Amino acid sequence: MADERFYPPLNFASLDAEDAAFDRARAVVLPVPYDSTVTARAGARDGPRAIIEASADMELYDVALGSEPWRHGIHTLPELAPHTGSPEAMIDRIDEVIGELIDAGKFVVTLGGEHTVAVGAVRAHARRRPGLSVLAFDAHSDLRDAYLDSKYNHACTLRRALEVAPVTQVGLRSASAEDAALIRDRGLAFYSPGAFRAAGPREVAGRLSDDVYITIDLDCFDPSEMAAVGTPEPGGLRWDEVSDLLVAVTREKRVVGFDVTELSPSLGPRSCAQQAAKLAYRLIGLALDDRPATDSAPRRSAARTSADA
Ligand SMILES: [Mn+2]
Repeated sequence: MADERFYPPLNFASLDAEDAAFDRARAVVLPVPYDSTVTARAGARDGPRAIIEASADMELYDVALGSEPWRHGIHTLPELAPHTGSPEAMIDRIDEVIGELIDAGKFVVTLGGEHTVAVGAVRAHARRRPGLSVLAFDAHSDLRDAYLDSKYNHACTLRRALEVAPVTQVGLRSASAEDAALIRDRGLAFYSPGAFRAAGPREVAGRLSDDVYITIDLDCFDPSEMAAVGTPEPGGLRWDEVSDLLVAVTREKRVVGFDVTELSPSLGPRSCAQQAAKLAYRLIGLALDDRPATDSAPRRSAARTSADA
C-alpha cells in the first residue's frame, strides 16, 4: 500500500504504482542517459531525468487529444547504464533491451540521450516489423557514413537507420555537401521546414508505410522554442507543426514506437523539458488511443492484410 507521507518513486507522468506497474502498462519508458559521441556540447545524458521530472508537472488530460494517455498505463524503467566499451556496444545494448520489451508486448518510448540511441531502437523495431518505415524529426541530415572514427557517431544516425528501413525526414536545415548530394542522388524524402509547410502533414504521412517508427531529435524545433539542445539551428519547426504531423501520421498509420532525444537541460529554459515531456505524452496518446490492447504485440507478416504504401 502507498504510504502517503512519502512521494511516490519518480516515474513518467508521476503515476500511482498501479498505473505505472509493468504488467499493466501498455507503454514503457526507457531512459537512456548516453551522450558519449556528441561533438558540440555534451549534456544530453541529463535529458531523460529532466523530461521525467518535468512530466510530473503536466496536466494528464491532453486538451488537444481530449483524452488521458496515462490510462493506457505507463511504466518507467530504471536508466539504462552506458556501455563504456564502444558506441557500437551501447547501440547493441539498446537494441537488445528494446527487443525484449517489444517481445513482451510493450509500446516502447525511448528517452535520450544523444540521437544515436535511435539506431538501436530502429533496429529492434525493424527486425520485428517487416516493411517498417521511419519518420525522423531533425535539423540535421545525420547521413555521414562515419564521423570521428565511428559509424555510431551522432552525425551518422540517419545513415544507420537507412540501412534497415526507409527514412522520411522533416526539419532539415543543416547538412554537409556530401550529405546534400546523397539526398539529391538517392531522392531521399528529406523536408526542410519550408518544404514541409508547402507539402502539408498529409502528404508527408502518405509517404510512410503502414508501420512507422518515429525518431525525434529535439533540434528539429526552432531554437526560440527549444534552446536546450547541443546543436541548435535557426529556422526550425514550431510545436503546432510537429503536433499536427504526429496527428496526421497516427490517424493514417500505425506508430509502433518512438524516441525523444538530445535534450540538454542545462542549455536552455525549463520550458524545454516541459515541451519534451508533453511531446512524449501526446505521442503515447496518439499512438495508443483507438488501438486495441492486443494490437501492441508485433503482427506476424502472414497476418498482414494491407499493402505498404
Ligand atoms: Mn540534430
